[in-house]
Amino acid sequence: MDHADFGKCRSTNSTLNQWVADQAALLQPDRVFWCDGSPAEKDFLTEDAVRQGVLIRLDQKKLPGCYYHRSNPNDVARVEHCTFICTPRAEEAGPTNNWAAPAEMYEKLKGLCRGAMKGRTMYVVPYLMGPPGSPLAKVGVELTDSIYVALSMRVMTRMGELALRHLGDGKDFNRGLHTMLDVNPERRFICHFPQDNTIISVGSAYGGNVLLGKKCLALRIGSWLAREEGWLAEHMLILGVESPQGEKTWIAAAFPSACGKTNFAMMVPPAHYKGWKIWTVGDDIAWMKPGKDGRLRAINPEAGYFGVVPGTSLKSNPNAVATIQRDTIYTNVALTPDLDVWWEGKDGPPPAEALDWQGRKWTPASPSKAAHPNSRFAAPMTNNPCLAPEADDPEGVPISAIIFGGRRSTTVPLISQAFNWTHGVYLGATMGSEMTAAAVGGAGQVRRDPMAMLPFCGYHMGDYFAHWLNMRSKIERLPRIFYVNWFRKNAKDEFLWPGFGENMRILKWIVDRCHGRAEADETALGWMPRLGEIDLEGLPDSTRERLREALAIKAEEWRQEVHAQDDLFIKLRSRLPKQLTENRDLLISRL
Ligand code: OXD
Ligand code: MN
Repeated sequence: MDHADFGKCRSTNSTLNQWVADQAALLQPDRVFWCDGSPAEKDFLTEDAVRQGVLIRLDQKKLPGCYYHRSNPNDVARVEHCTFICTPRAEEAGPTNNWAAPAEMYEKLKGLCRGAMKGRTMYVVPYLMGPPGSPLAKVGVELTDSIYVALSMRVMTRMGELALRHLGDGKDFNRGLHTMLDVNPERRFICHFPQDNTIISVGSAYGGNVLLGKKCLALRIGSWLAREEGWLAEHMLILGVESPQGEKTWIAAAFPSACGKTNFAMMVPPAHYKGWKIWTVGDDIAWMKPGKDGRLRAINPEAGYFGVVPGTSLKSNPNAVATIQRDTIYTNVALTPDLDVWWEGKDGPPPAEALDWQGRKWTPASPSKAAHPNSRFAAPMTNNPCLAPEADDPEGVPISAIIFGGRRSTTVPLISQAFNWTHGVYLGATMGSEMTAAAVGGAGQVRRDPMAMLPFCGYHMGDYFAHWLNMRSKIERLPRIFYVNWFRKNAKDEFLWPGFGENMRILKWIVDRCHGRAEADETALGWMPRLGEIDLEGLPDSTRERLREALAIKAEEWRQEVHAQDDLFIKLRSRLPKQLTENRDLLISRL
């Protein structure tokens, strides 16, 4: 096909067309390219990206449809300090967000955007978040001057004509504008205008800052819309547990970054769990709304996985390994001379030589890492061998359990169950996770990350908790809420629980609790399994003692924990629902 066959505007939506024209007048691109999402267009754009050097074609025999990209070394992660919620009043954004006045921020961004796309193409990327026809689905349109973003959005969302059809003549779509500018951290702003359903992201080309459907729309703007419209936009994976009898139980789970969310979402049960199967609906985001049947119905708004690559192996996540063999864009991993990719923790020996994520020569003797610790894959969810067929169900899946969890080497037991919804909200609200060595702030320090939403909640976190509490009266059949910690250690610094696929054993208890089949003891922290209730078959004998330790409640640790939780509560006090402080007081008295 000819060059001229691609990029034509086929939208007849006058609101959309006018908005695109207005933005083009400001940004002054040489060309406006409307993405239709077709396979032919993908080939055309991919060729173009290879020609420009934005993508490197990997060995197509080994990795069909896979490409390699390096980002600017100054631009490799989400930038929370440059991320703003722009609401009329600072109080609406709350103390856990950066705030700017909308008029001032629009003015500043306009200045940066004026003429910013001169000499570039502006891609118009219409996309749908959620299964077509879903009452929960939302349309966004992202304008971007990055061909890498246009191609990645194609993987991560349902992109193109389909989104335009969903929108029809409507005016209700998220307006997203992205320009890389000169990829300068000094001019990097990720700004959200929830009242206008608008996102403007400038100065970055890294996924989390620029794939606007993901963190920006699905979580920050999404959480705002969810409160207005009576649903939940959450940083949660969604999975299904199928028993040998064919019973499917759907679970949503929130964990902060670096707690193995993608691994959990794609888990393979241990060998002796014959007939049990885990199905993935999503690995990062859940939109959940009470359904006509009175249950909380969840969809994954995304269509792909944007996962951390290092550590991905047959042991940690065999389904992810299978998923990223085809049609995957790799960013900031290492590139081998035979056009394969490599990363720390990949199966097999390291290559004798490679180019690292910055394009520098690397050998196993090099002191630095070959792949950036936050290097990523973008892969279509349809590649996942355990993708749930229900992932495309417009009604979503009915959630029976919600799991909260963090990385804690002490204090928090392996598993407990909240007494009720309000107690569960308290557990989610007080979640904390230890930062890993790579993060600023120092290893081992606990950062409070309520419901894993600290960097993603688009409004005051106190109001967010109130919204969660209010949902109780909107859901007839409330999911049970659980709290897990896979990372507790003993005095010898050894993990007490084997983790990975063995987490199936804990999931089984959760499923049984949802169906009223497992026994539990009432403790100060909630309902906890009796020792014999967790299946340990096939594990070493020492596991039983370790499990006892993993479930132990140490009153002194909890006194410190409750004290530490107060920092967040004090910060949010002007809007903190009293039910949460009541729950804290109840916990203290139980302890
Ligand atoms: C992500 C994150 O990239 O949570 O999903 O940081
Ligand atoms: Mn995430």
